[in-house]
Amino acid sequence: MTDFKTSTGNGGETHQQASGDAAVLTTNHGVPVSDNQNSLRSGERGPTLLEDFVLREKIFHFDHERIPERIVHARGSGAHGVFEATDDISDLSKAAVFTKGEKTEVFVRFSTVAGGAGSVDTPRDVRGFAVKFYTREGNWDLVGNNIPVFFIQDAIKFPDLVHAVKMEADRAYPQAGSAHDTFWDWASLMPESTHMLMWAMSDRTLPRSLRMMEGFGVHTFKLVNAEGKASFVKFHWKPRLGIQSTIWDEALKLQAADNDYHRRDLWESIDTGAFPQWDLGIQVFDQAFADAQPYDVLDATKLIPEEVVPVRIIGTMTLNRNVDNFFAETEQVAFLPTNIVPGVDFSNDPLLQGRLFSYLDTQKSRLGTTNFHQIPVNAPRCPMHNFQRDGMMQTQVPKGRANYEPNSLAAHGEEGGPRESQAGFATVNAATGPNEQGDKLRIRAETFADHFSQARLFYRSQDAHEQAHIASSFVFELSKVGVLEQVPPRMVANLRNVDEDLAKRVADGLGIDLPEKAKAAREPVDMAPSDALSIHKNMKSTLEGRSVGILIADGTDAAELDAVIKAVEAEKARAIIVAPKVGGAKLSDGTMRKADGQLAGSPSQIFDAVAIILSDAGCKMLLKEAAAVQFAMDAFGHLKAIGASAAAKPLLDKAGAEPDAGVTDLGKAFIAAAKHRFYDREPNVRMLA
Ligand code: HDD
Repeated sequence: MTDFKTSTGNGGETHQQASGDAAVLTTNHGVPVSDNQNSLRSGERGPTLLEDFVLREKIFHFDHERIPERIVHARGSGAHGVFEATDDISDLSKAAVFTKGEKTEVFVRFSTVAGGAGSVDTPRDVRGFAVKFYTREGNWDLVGNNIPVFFIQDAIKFPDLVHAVKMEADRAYPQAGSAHDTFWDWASLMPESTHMLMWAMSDRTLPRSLRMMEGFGVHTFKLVNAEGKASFVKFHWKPRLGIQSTIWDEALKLQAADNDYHRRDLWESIDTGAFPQWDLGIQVFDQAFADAQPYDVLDATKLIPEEVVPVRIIGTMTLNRNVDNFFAETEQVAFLPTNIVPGVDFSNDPLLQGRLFSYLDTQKSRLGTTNFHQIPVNAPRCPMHNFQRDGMMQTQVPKGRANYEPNSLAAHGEEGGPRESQAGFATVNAATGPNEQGDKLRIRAETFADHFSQARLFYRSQDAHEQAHIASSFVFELSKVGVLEQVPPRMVANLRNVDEDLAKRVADGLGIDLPEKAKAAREPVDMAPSDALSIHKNMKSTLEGRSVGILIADGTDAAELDAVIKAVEAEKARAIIVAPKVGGAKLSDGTMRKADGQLAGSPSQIFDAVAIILSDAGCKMLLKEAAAVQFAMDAFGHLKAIGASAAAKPLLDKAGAEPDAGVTDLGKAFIAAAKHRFYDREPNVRMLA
């Protein structure tokens, strides 16, 4: 009989040697396994035996490895961290998590919305921003997005929204994108989605990094202090690295360059100790303020401009630990808007109210058991006691007879179990909003009727480049609408209520006549523009947390290369060397310099700025390499800084990278330029709507 264990080198002995002192391989039930290469057969070439419990268990478990993916937000990346409260807000909230100086463990999961778990990281899409705070008073989940408003006002529309945006029901495409018939059919028939559409068509949905986007709790919530006094609140996450987005052409090309662009970026930052941080901010207001606004604060399609109610920073979150296992943690984490702690409370926002129902169902369906709270990533870090018992996959072993209350077991010397506490969560009992009490009505409040004023506010708060991006996104997306010819004009008819110029640009871009203006449920009003809504007006002049790609080839000047690397690293950015061969290039001083990435697999879209350091001979060689020409062409087209050695000029010329403020030599000017994008360049490189 042939012994594959020895003759192939794949056998148990060889494995043990390779893994040193590794633990002994066992079955799930602890039985040591002697052969993990061959199943048990009846004769050397005979059929496999039913008796082979090792094979059966291994394949059985493998066959059941997958659980249902999330219906939305299926693709995500998670990390552990800590939240530290930095301000005293005890006058507003009694929550322990907000006690000044308190440190609370957190788990965060960022996600795209529409695509499946294996889809790409950089489609035009909203990003989920869900934070689980393991507070000493129980878990608090702030399950938000990177956009402060939502598509719909009432949770009853959520299944329609999700069905419309996900891949179409019969053909199962497109994956992870809204540019298709059914989404725009639905959206053009839902005027209340217009405000969120403005955000979705802006560069907010093209974040450069998960570390460089804002987060929002979206709904109005309540803070409750020790006296039971409630205030309204909206939650904001502000990234320490500033907000930065890519542009559409870059995001498209990133899909080809690196499917895992955001996941990798998050992992590598944490892995290398560049811990991402966000400040938590609150906008606090009262009923009198709410009543005085021209919109309803319970309407999730509305925001409160920061210029009207400033954001007060109350703490900082630092993500400092990658997960040990993606499935066990990032996939199994279960967020519930109903996870709330004393000191915070819900509002009557009808979207939030619907969410309070939905998430519990989802977790049971995804994780298969009502005991999903026992999975380590979901379990509270504080003690947890109640009389809930049994159920599938019960992993705890409650002791004694106390599985009911009231009981008098203690009188008999037995464990009686937990008791209610006055300090426990108590719903705020005050008139806190319109329709707090009243008749049962299947109705939308009249105060929810204005669908366009804030869409206009958003559009008019953007700078000219951002407005051009929004108009162009509408054109791109609506151009992808196929047979439903009525849809683009219907959408443009809605946009006329937002801004006539925007509607005209979109109609022109589509090559259609300007349709009649859609009748608005309520005429929009002009609100004072809010600079806080613009990315460009808030971008940080920094290289921190970013990366510079440095293209080199044989003959590159060693001193010039080292100077650029040093200058980039001094700014807390990463210098990544790209060369035609990953083994590296032979520099001017005769030394070999290893590359971090091979040119063909490291296009310039994965960097924030590029340096091209070539000798005459190196440049001559790269003029014949399309990937090198494309490297410069895309960096220029994506409005990035390009620092180049004098000898690299022919490559820039071939790439059409004309001299401008962002095209510099390799000195200080390059580092200064690399902190910015050159949006003024854009009209020279592409026609925008
Ligand atoms: Fe939701 C997941 C955010 C409205 C129903 N939602 C989910 C996640 C985020 C959000 C970040 C992913 C959590 C994770 O990483 O595991 N959802 C929002 C925001 C909304 C919103 C900011 C509006 C302000 N969602 C919303 C409504 C409903 C749902 C109105 C249903 C009535 N959401 C779900 C869900 C999901 C979910 C189906 C899928 C996976 C999950 O819950 O755990 O229950």
